[in-house]
Amino acid sequence: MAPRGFAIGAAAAGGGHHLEQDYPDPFTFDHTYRGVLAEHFSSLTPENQLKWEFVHPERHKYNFGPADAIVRFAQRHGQKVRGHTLLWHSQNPAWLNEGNFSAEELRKILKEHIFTVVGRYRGKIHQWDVANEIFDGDGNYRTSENIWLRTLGPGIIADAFRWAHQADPKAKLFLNDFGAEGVNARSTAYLNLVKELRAVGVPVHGFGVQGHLSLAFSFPSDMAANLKRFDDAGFETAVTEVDVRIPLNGGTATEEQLRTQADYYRQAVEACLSVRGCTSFTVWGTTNRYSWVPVFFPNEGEATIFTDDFRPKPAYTALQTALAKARR
Ligand code: 9MR
Repeated sequence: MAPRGFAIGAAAAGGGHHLEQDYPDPFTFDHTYRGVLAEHFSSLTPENQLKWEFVHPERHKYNFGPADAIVRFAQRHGQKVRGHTLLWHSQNPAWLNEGNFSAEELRKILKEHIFTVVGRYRGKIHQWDVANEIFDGDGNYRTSENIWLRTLGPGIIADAFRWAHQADPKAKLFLNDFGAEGVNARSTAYLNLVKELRAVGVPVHGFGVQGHLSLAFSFPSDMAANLKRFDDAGFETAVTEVDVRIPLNGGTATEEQLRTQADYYRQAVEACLSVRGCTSFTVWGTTNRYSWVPVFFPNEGEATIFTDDFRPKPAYTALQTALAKARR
């Protein structure tokens, strides 16, 4: 249903919270799930398999097997891959967090990591979230939480983009964050940053809004306006991690909640479709069974577009309808 060139993506489940659940690695072992990924999606994002703690578990050891498998699967099914992520405050390995490295050593470690990981997937990963979640809700750098910003200062962001570009000159390089869907302090900080970076020749191509939404909050109705201001400034955009949490308080979602949820998904994809440079819409999980939401928000859930047994929910149909209507 998607217009030509518009990718519909999904996170490929594995690592992260999945490691503590009572099921085996979903992407590797659940054949029904793999079938759903192959059938309904034209882009995949490794949910955790390219994060530092997973791909770089020891200082001199990389673990590429799981990400390689996702990339191979994507190639077999004609899908694109988004790379996530190279510089983040979270999910870093203990050897890095507790290593007491000097600024000079950390810079070298980051540079090597970026050249190794981006270089390995050169020509195979078309878009990278180079830096993830670097601003707080007030639009200030997350300096105390983020080891790179804390030790090296915000100038390291520009270097990360330069290194990623050298490692794969064709890859599109993005910043990415949650709570930045609408026009607010955080998204404005990103808009200013991408402009500043470009002004000094840093290869930054776009901004991804994650889209972790909840029925407990109203839909960010200025999402299209926000994406458009990046578009107007000449940057690409993407919607990278959509899910819509439903407050459940121990019960299951009502029909009305599922309809409202469908409407949030519709509005989110329409916001992206309304902007020329927004060329992908990725959902963060397909089925509630594998979603991070119930694990992190015990009173919320059913945030995905398929039921536990992979039947399409109203949200799925709403996306389909919106895509079929799209004029691009
Ligand atoms: O879905 C991911 C989950 O498996 C991990 O346990 C979690 C740890 O922080 O990260 C989740 O993915 C996050 C993504 O990488 C960045 N944006 C927010 C996502 C949901 O927390």
